[in-house]
Amino acid sequence: MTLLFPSLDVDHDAPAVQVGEVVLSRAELMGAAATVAGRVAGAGAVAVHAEASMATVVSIVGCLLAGVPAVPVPPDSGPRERGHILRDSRAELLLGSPDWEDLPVPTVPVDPAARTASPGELPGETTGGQRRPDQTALILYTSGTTGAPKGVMVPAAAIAADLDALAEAWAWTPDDTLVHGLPLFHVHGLVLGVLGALRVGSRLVHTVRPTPTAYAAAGGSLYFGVPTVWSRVCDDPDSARALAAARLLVSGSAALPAPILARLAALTGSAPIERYGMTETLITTSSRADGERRAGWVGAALKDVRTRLVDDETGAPLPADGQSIGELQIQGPTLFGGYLGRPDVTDASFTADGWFRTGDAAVIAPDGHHRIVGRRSTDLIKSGGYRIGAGEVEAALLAHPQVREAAVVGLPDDDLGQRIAAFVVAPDLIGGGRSSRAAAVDLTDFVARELSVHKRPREIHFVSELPRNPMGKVRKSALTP
Ligand code: MCA
Ligand code: AMP
Repeated sequence: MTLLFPSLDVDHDAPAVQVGEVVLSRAELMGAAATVAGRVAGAGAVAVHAEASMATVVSIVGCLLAGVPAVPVPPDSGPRERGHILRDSRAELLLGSPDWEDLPVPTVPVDPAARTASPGELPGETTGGQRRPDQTALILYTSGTTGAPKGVMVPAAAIAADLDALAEAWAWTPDDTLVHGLPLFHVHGLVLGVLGALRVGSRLVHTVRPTPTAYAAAGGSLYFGVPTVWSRVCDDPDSARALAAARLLVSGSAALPAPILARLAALTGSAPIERYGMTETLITTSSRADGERRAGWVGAALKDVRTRLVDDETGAPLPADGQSIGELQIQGPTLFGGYLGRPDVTDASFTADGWFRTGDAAVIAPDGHHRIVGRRSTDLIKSGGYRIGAGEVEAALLAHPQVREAAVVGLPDDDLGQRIAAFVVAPDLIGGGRSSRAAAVDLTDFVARELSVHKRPREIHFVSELPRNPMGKVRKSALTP
C-alpha cells in the first residue's frame, strides 16, 4: 500500500510491535496510525514528542502514511533546543502530551488504542503520501560544529533503499525479532529500529531503555546497540550470555572498541557486526551477516552506495589500498534531500562533482572494506552514540551571564567513547568563597535547561584563560584537565 511499509498490508493479529509493556498487532498499529494520518493530513510538517513510547511509533507512522514530514523532538530537550526545532521546521502541531510550557504550536495527544479509519481511507491515498519517493518523510535535527542543530530532510525513498540494503546484508526477515532500546529521534533507533522492523515485517521489541537486563529478557534474534550499550552488556556477563541465542548483534553510531568486540564474542559465542552511517547519508557501509567480522572495520558499501577517499589538502582521489587515509565521500540512493532552509550549507556539504563530504577520515581496503579512523573536526563529539556540536554547548555556556569564555571538547571515555568536557573562564562564578564544584553543578544545570540532557558537560574546568594561537583561535588540543 505504501512505499515504506508493504508489510503493513499484511492484516494479521500477531503481536508486531512492543514498546515497554504496550503491544500492538500490525492491524492495530495501522488503525491507530491511520487515525493520526487523518488528523495531520495536509500539514506542511508535524512535530512528535519522541519519547520511547508506542504513541511515538503511532505518531511517526501516521505522519508517514499521510505523506506529512515528521519532526521528532527529543523528549529531554530544553526550551532553547525544542523552540529552535519547532520554529525552524515550521511544524504546525506537536503530537504527544509533553508537560512543556510556552510551546509555539498546539499539542495533540495520541492514543495508540484509537481505531477510526480503515486503511482504504488513508489520506495518503488521496494526497500522494509516501507514493512520492522524493518526498521528505522525516526531518531529523542534528548538530554541526557550530550553531544550532540543522534539520536533515530524509526522503522516503532513501529510507526504503537503505532498509532494503540492510535487510539484504543482515539477512533480516519477517522471522526475526528485533530488540533495542535506543532513542526514537535519531536514525539508529527510529529509522533502522522502528521503520526497519515495520518494512521488513519482523517483530519489534523496544525496551524503552537499552539496559543489559532488558536486552537479555527480550529473547530477540537481532539486536541493535551503540558501543556504550555493548560495553555495558559486557559488564553484566549474565545478560551478555543470554544474548548467545540471538542470530545477530549489530553495533553502530560510533566506533566499537576492539576489546568490547572481543569480550562480546567470548560471552555470546559470536562477534557483533559493525555498520557505519550518518543522519545525512543513512547507513552506507556494513559487515554482512554471512561475512567476516573484523574488529575496527565497518564493512563494505551497501547496495548501490558508492564511496571514495579524497586527500584533505589537495582534494585528489586516494587509492583503496588499506593504508591511505582521506576524507570519506559518498554517493547513492540513501542520501538526504538537504538541510531544511539552508541551501548554502547543503551546497557546501557536497563536492563540485556531487559527492557528499562525510567529514570522517577513513581507509578503504582493496577488498572494499572500510575503517573509520576519526573525524576531521574535533568540534563534533560522539558521546554514547549521540552527535554533539561543541559550538552548540559553548553557546549555551556563554548564555550564562557570568561566563566570559568557554571551550568544549570530547575527552576519551571508557563508557561513552567521548565525554563532554568544558573549559570555562568565569571568575565571578567561583568568586566569593564559592567552590568550583558547586559552580560546575550550577552551570551543568543551566546547560540542561537549554539543551538536551546528553549535551550537558560531564566535567567543567574553571581556567583563568583559554590557550589561543596567534590568530586568537582557541587551541583545543591544548585543553587537558
Ligand atoms: C547524564 N547524566 C548526567 C550527565 N549526563 N548527570 C550529570 N551530569 C551529566 N553531564 C545522567 C543521566 O541523565 C542519567 O540519569 C544518568 O546520568 C546516566 O546517564 P548516562 O550515563 O548518559 O546513561 P544513559 O542515560 O543510560 O545513556 C547512555 C545511552 C545513551 C543509553 C547509551 O547515551 C543513548 O541512548 N545513546 C544512543 C544515542 C543514539 O541513538 N545515537 C544514534 C544517532 P537518570 O538515570 O536519572 O536518567 S544516529 C547515528 O549515529 C547514525 C546514523 C548511526 O550510525 O547510527
Ligand atoms: P550522526 O549524524 O549522529 O548520525 O553521526 C554520524 C557520525 O557517527 C559519523 O559521521 C561518524 O563519525 C560516526 N559513526 C557512525 N557509525 C560509526 C561507526 N561504526 N564507527 C565509527 N564512527 C561511526
